[in-house]
Amino acid sequence: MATHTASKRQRAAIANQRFEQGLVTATFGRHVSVLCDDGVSRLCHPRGKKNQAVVGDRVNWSLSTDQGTIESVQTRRNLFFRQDDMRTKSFAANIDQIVMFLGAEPEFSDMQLTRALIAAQAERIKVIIVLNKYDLTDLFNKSWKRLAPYRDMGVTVLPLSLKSELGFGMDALLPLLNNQVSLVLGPSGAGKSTLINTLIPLATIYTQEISRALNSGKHTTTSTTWYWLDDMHSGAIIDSPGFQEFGLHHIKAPDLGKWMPDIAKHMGHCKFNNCTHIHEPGCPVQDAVHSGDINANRYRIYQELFDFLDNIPTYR
Ligand SMILES: Nc1nc2c(ncn2[C@@H]2O[C@H](COP(=O)(O)OP(=O)(O)OP(=O)(O)O)[C@@H](O)[C@H]2O)c(=O)[nH]1
Ligand SMILES: [Mg+2]
Ligand SMILES: [Zn+2]
Repeated sequence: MATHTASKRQRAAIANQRFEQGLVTATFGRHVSVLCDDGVSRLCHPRGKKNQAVVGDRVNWSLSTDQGTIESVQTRRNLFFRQDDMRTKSFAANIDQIVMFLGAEPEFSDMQLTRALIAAQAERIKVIIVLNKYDLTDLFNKSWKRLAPYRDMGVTVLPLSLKSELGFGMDALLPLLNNQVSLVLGPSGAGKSTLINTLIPLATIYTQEISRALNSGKHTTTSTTWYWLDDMHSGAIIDSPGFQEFGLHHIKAPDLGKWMPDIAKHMGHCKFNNCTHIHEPGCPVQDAVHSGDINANRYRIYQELFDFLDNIPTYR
């Protein structure tokens, strides 16, 4: 009986223990860098598997012999992640917006861009698109045209050049970053780290010439990292490693249209309640495709994704 009372008391003591708090600013495998509320950054490791924190998380931590131990991750406002075949890759938590950062080169994939936008919509996270490398005129113009359907569905699309001395396009971008926590996301070689170097001169991020021979970027950034925009901490920008494939295994096929604003706009008056908007009669979505209101390429992506998501085996 005495033992029982003692362990109960012990448990109560643990529950009442006041842990320190902090913000996760970088992740390196299972280790994370925590900017603690005393202003010191400490390398912490999670206690157990459950406490896997991501950049942007607020955590409770305790001092352990070497560094810090993460005791728990505080409730998240949102979590932006991709779901590949076998694993979940979390980018960041508690963000205000995603800056989809593309470059005139390497050529971006409409499919991967659309997938990332769908994941953001599903988490109800605002997105802006930036097309960098305005100085590469011909390639830029080609890519800019390809972004027309995204502009038409209401996404802000900004041109940018980080190469030109004045930083063409920065005037329009900067006010959108102010007082926001922005995750910079996009393919490798688009210029994400260059943007952060430009904004935060103290951030010594390693940027490297991309491999032109392969027309694909080198994955120079390997970990996701949080940078304050200024000393007042009035906003932050998060650099992330370039991605090639954006898995959407967590999205259900019947929900897909809901997360694509140009498709969603025409939904709701289909003849069949469970319309897939692919082969049923009396479907305003298909009518809009035929009349050109829905971009043919975007619809092709919808069909391809629907087919893929509808055929994911459920035993997983
Ligand atoms: N021409 C041109 N090149 C640029 C511009 N901005 C960045 N670059 C170049 O693009 C290359 C890739 O830039 P990074 O900033 O490393 O690209 P990243 O998106 O961080 O790439 P990952 O870390 O691999 O995801 C570098 O050689 C930059 O100098 C631009 O506006 N114009
Ligand atoms: Mg980078
Ligand atoms: Zn329909």
